[in-house]
Amino acid sequence: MLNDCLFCAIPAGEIPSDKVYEDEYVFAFRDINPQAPVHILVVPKVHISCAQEIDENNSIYVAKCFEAIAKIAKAEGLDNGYRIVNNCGADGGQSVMHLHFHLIGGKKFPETII
Ligand code: DGP
Repeated sequence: MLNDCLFCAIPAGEIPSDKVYEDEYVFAFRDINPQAPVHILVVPKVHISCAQEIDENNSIYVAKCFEAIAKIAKAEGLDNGYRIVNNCGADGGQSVMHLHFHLIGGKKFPETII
């Protein structure tokens, strides 16, 4: 856990959230500013600042995030598909420097990414 990291503090229960899933590796909660009917943030329970910091020592947490995403999507009824977004670094539009995956769905997205 990193001091002053919002996405370390939320899984630790120090800041309230609308939790949808938790296991040993992963915490997931609804985004405070949803961009779609379903917008959930899936975060590892260790501090990894961004995708660029993923390595052989922490990639198990990334795998567990994706296992969780599949479970959450099923529980949320996203049977027709969904989008997973990761913003990395300043040019990637990342605003919270703790690795997180946006699970967004409940609407049909265009085939273009941006
Ligand atoms: P990104 O731009 O990829 O770093 O996304 C950060 C997301 O985090 C953004 O969609 C808004 C969300 N967010 C920021 N602060 C909070 C918070 O305190 N609670 C919740 N639930 N979401 C937050």
